[in-house]
Amino acid sequence: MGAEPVETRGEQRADLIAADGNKDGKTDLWVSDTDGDGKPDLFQFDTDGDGKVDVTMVDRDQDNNPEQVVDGDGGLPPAPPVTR
Ligand SMILES: [Ca+2]
Ligand SMILES: [Ca+2]
Ligand SMILES: [Ca+2]
Repeated sequence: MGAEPVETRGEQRADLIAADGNKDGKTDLWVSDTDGDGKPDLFQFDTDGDGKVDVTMVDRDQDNNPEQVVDGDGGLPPAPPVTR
């Protein structure tokens, strides 16, 4: 099972933003850079709060317009949140 991994600009995922958009204490929004240029090109959202990504968007040319939107994590699960 599982969808084909979505194609991103690069392989070196770095989360620029990991935010709790709905303030329920769990991270539900990730903005990531996959090619190391410091600009976001991967956006992921957990819309139901179970900690798993429900929508993945890839902005392959980094014009802030995602070229591809897929259900689920697109084969790119975010790193688990750091517990403090
Ligand atoms: Ca980038
Ligand atoms: Ca979810
Ligand atoms: Ca784009």
